[in-house]
Amino acid sequence: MDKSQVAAVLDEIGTLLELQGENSFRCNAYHNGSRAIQQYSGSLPDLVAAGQLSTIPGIGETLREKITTLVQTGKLPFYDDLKKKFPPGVLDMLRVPGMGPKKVKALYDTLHIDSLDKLKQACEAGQVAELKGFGAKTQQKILEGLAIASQSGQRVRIDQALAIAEQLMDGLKSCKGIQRIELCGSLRRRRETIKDIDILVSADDAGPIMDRFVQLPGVTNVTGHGETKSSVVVSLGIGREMVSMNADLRVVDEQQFPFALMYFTGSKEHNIRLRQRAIDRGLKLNEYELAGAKKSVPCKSEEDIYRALDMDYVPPELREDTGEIDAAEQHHLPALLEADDIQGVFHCHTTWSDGAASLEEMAEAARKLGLKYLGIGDHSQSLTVANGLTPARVKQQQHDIDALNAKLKGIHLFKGIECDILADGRLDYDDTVLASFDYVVASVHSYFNQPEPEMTQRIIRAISHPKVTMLGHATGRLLLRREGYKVDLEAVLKAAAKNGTLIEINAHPQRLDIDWVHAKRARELGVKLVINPDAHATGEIALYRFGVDVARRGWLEKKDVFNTQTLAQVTKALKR
Ligand code: DGT
Ligand code: CA
Ligand code: ZN
Repeated sequence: MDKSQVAAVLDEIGTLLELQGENSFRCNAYHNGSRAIQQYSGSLPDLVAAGQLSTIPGIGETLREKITTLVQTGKLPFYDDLKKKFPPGVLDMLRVPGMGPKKVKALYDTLHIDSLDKLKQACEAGQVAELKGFGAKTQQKILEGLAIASQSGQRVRIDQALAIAEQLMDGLKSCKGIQRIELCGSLRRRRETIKDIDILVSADDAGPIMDRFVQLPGVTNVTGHGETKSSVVVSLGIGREMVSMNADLRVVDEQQFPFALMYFTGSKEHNIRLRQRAIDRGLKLNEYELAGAKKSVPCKSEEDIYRALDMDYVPPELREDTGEIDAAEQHHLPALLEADDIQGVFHCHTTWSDGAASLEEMAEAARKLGLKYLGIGDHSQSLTVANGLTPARVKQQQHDIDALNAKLKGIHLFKGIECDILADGRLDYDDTVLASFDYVVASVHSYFNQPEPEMTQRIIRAISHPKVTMLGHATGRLLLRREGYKVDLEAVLKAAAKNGTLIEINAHPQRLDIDWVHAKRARELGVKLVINPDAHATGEIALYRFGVDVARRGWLEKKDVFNTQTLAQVTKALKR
């Protein structure tokens, strides 16, 4: 079993134990263990084989045993037995907004509800309202939750969620009385996918702002409309897709704003650590205030709150409890990469292969964005479905690029290629053709189903080739649509370190590959990263900003990223 499967099983065990009524300490051990495994960047089987599992913080004796069994046998009798205790529909009920293990357990134990259909029927018949601890209000909430679950309930890609959030914020901004307005939650932390949008406003009078929020364009369902919080389902057309998701608005008074901002930005795990730090200092921290026994500590900003807890300011992208608390205490936080540090990007497609714009249009668009260079990287010959370039067409394109470079001002085009990595790790051109490029991105576009050792060897062979500058989209995943191929990234990163090959952060929001966990690991191993938009149209060049978000979540600084260098520096580096 691989890492993400193991993590999923652990998480589900935690939930099943909650359903069974186990104490929260025991349940949380599994949830936390799941998170720890997910964020471990190395190879889990190797760690198990070396007997080093317990070096991951949060993995105690019980979990160590279970993870070992899962990794070595792919099964866990304990988990199978636990699952058998509940019908599958019970687990579906857990995914309904507003339902937790306690409610699901009560409904299952008393009314024998074990499916979404039965849950809906019971609510409509008024049976749920009569249950102890439920009531009419809760019943109504569950019905609304069921409606949401059928409409959305799915995670949404960050680019789409951000587009929706920006429309909501724009709609709110003209409201009178708004003092501050900010996005919170996973959007502010720039996770790659988002469950729901969290907006925070400070104002003296929440009423009119709430009223506006629930009537904004795109709102299809109002699931809450209160004094301090309102919740809606919003459906908007983003590009060619209709996207539905939940959005919450909270309105607080100006004095509470920094505390609420910090709280609702999360992550929950980061918050828990902060709250503990406050307690250690004889203080209490929540979404309203930081306070001692007698009076509260005045804070105008998040910076003030961190300072009061003896920490440097932690940028939202780092708030995942993966070492940022200690680093902020010891003044060791990285000086994170900024979007403006990016001087140019590589790996862009044109009409020469499967792109929508010409060389000149792409160059012009990049120049308008303030970039100083653009790396053309059309597909190579074996990718015939994408009109990959034969050696003869490579020559013609390079001729055209030279001609363009002679006339373009303020932007330089690099002659590159996105070269397919063939099934055995060879490249898609002979060395003479390869030598004609300024740079080469090597990517896997075929035989995704190879067993992990084969795929790993294949990629390592490719990136060890002296003409390969960088590895494109390292796992080939498509977010929320396709899992990446099986590959030992730790081994790939080590090979990249050894060969001086760059690893791409593919900034296209459908990919964001490698992810932030591995970007962080790459930095630790001394691998340099390069942030590329994989643009297939002029409008996609600016997507590199999503790659900057990944880099920031991965603790990267300007010096860790190849394309923060000037045109002159990059030109020199590529000649080597
Ligand atoms: P998601 O799943 O993409 O919506 O991720 P978040 O982080 O936006 O999660 P969400 O929307 O459930 O909650 C927003 C923030 O509120 C979260 O990052 C931290 C805070 N929060 C929510 N529930 C709790 C909690 O039980 N304890 C603490 N300490 N913070 C919480
Ligand atoms: Ca959220
Ligand atoms: Zn590509």
